[in-house]
Amino acid sequence: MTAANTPLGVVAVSATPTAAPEPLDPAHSGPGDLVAGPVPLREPAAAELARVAARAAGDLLAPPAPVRLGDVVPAPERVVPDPTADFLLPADAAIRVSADPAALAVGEQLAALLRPATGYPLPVTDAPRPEPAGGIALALGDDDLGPEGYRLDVTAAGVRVGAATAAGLFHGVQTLRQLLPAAVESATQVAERWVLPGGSITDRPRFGYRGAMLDVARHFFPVEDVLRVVDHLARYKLNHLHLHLTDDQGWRIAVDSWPRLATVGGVGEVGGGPGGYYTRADYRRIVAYAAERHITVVPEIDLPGHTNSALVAYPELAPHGIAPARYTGTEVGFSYVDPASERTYDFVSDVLAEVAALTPGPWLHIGGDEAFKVKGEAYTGFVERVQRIVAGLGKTVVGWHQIAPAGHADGRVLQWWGTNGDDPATAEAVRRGARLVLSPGNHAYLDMKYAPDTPIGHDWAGLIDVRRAYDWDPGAHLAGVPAEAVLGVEAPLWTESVTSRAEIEFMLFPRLPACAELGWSPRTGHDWAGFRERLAAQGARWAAAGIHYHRSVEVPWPATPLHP
Ligand code: TNX
Repeated sequence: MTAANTPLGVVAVSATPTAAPEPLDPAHSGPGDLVAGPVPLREPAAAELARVAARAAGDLLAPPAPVRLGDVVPAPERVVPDPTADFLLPADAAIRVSADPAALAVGEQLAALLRPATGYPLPVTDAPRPEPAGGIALALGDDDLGPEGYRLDVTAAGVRVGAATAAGLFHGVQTLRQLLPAAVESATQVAERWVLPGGSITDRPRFGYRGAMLDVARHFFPVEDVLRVVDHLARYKLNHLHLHLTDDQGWRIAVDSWPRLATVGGVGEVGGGPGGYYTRADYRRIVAYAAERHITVVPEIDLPGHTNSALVAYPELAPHGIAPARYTGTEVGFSYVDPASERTYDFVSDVLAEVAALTPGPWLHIGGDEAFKVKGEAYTGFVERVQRIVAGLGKTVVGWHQIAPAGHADGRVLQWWGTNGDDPATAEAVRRGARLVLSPGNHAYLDMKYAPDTPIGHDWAGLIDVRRAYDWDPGAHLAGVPAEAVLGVEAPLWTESVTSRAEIEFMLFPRLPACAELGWSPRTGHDWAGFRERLAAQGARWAAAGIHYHRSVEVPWPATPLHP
């Protein structure tokens, strides 16, 4: 096990803006301790002196907010600090929100985030024009910020978040959360000064589609693990969760009209574990939990390849009608449903209709990758027919970029996972009207190893440490594809080698926030030097929240988190 794979304890540190916090001696320091002064203090005795001085100064000389206003991931569009306007959240603060059920829900979510660590009651009330009044206001009606933008003002009178939509308020709340000391992530009460840095942030996303993918087929993950991934997405303002629900090793979603898909096809996973599947109720729970966090679920039924588990369940779909053996390995490209059989289209229509009915979002992902045994017109003909089925269900089709040669379908979206930034077939599909989600394998793939010694993961698309995950521009990545054709970005996590929640987190953190920043922040705000500093400060938050992460050598993390 690496250090990052070890369960981490709660750490609560207050950093000066300019110096990384000192390693705190657990015998002598508490969560509210300060490491202050322009010169980093290195001796325990000096730290003790600083504490005594800070205590003596008390409220007369209030220390600055431990977080700077711009220290947010993803970087906000515009930040105007006002160091004279820091705000200390009082124990009797209230959260006042617009009189709107969706805004009230965001208010309750904010309260639920802040109550455990602060121990404050934080009552949530509504008003036609909510004002901070010494607490926090979440106001709808700031209509100039688009469907996901928000404005956040911290003054001595409190915090006000304004937005046009509940999604905007929700994103503003994620920023607010990062402006509080890292200890706010603790699940138990911490003695801390809950200070926010003064000033204003105006923020909105660069791209409308910002996502991550979880492969629940190669290894199956319980609903609770998926919900936790949703929480991770929400933290970084991602708004799509793509679930890779079916593959050779397992079929993970119940389908009433073809029940053996789940009950038989859901058995097993890579390496021979038990596998499993989501009932309709499970899937609805994931969709609803995501929706409460303004995240749209994109279900993928991978076709016509990657279908061994379906063929095990229904041999009639297999070429020659012969059931294959269950598959628990990691090869790709050997299985397919027969594109020449009408029964295949009954299956596809029934499955997609049920998945569409369970999914409120506009997208249905049909896979289309690595169908090595379905070539040429057999492949394009199959994809075109499935695209028509999806359109007939009122959904918009998404497919891996291999579907590019198939005819255009209204609004269709290709998900680019190549590694060389130049693909004439994809560029041509874009000229015919397709839009793109960018998941370049050599930058966005979360299943690649960070370094040669990373204990899990692949390296076929290269090693991807944080800088490589961050240093590319989704707006100019693919030759012949204009920025206007790019819907956004997605970071996929394939799970051939990922077997647990801890391993999911180890691969997500810290690369997921890198991809999130590419999707959200303006191009002009991309800056590796600044990003790695802001990212480093997130480490203490992950530690406090019990999130496993990889302590990449490229990031100047503060001292190793301590167990309390
Ligand atoms: C390629 S990327 C695949 C997946 C594998 C992945 C492993 C794509 C659309 N297909 O089937 O899991 O590589 O990195």
